[in-house]
Amino acid sequence: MKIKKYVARDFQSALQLAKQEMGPDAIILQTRQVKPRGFRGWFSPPQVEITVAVDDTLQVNTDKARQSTAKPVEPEGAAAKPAVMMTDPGAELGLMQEMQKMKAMMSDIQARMFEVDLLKGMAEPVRYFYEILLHNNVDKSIAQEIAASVEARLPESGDDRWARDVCLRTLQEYVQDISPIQLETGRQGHLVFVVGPTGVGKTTTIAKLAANMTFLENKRVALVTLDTYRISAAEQLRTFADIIGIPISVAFTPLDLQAALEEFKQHDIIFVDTAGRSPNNREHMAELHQFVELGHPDEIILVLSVTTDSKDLINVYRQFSIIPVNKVIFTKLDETYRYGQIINVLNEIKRPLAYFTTGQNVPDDIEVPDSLNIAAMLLRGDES
Ligand SMILES: Nc1nc2c(ncn2[C@@H]2O[C@H](COP(=O)(O)OP(=O)(O)O)[C@@H](O)[C@H]2O)c(=O)[nH]1
Ligand SMILES: [Mg+2]
Repeated sequence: MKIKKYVARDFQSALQLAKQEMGPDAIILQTRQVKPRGFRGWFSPPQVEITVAVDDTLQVNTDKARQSTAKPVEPEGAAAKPAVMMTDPGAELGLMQEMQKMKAMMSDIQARMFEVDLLKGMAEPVRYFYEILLHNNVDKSIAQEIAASVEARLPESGDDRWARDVCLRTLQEYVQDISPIQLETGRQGHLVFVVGPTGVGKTTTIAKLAANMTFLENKRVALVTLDTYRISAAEQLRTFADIIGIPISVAFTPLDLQAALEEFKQHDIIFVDTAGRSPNNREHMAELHQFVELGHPDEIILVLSVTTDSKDLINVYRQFSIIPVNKVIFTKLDETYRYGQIINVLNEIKRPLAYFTTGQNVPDDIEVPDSLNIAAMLLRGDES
């Protein structure tokens, strides 16, 4: 089996090394960050290790796998001890587990073969960008869809720059729905609920938005917090409100919220900060639902951290979608360099993107996303 690992300072260099040695048909099986070994490793930046295979060896591999997985259902084996197989529940369970494993293995092999075929058909630059997308955590199915679409749009004589450009445009289409908060002139009491799991940055994000709207846009902003589970949480928002110089109200019950909304109805915008309890907590979700029913918010924004895995993020969205979430904010873009989660989640939940946050500084570290920028972030091949 021709599988080899390459280590280099960044993804592009590792890929180049691999392609030089293994040829253009080399396929990346795995990418990870590694530290150089030993004492020197303490002072060196992390490196990238890629595991590479050549497709014809994968074919051999599949044949081998087919032979070995065929064993448990060999007719001789079954015929030799039929009574044991059927009467011993342990053995039956074992056989079923074995079959399950086999099935999973076969579908894995099928997916690999499909990928190998797909890769073979791709123009070299398209394959290169496909690999970068995977490296950046873009789901395989989305990356394949994008690669196929780029392939179809690429002119015959297209060079690397053409391919990059077409790839950027194609990616851009996946992240086009961008919709920051927009206030209607002359209308007051625009109500925004900010929801999401604990620690993702809801309170900090509200502080950033409130400060910017107050100082840069000259809006009248008020805050309400429903986060009454921890004293420190309400205090955190109160401190921000005091610094900005805007009013804040703490609502323990839906009636408190009603009173606060009445009090702040002359303000241009009211942000409602919510408790970041686990979305698994049904009681908490039911309570949040009550506040939402009563408040009739103009927008409910779900805050998600890009440091979380895509599947977990989609799960969070599902759990929160008992209330009508209509936008998302991604936080902590400064804490990772792989942004595939953004496209994976948006492609699944089909909700517009409102903001990105890029650090802990209030009010600076927040921005309105730009689709071409996101596309470029997803095509970046190194960690710098
Ligand atoms: N690195 C980084 N940290 C952030 C960002 N946004 C918020 N944080 C930090 O994440 C932590 C939790 O934030 P907080 O607003 O209290 O989260 P909440 O529980 O959702 O309200 C705090 O230490 C924030 O400073 C961001 O964009 N980048
Ligand atoms: Mg909070």
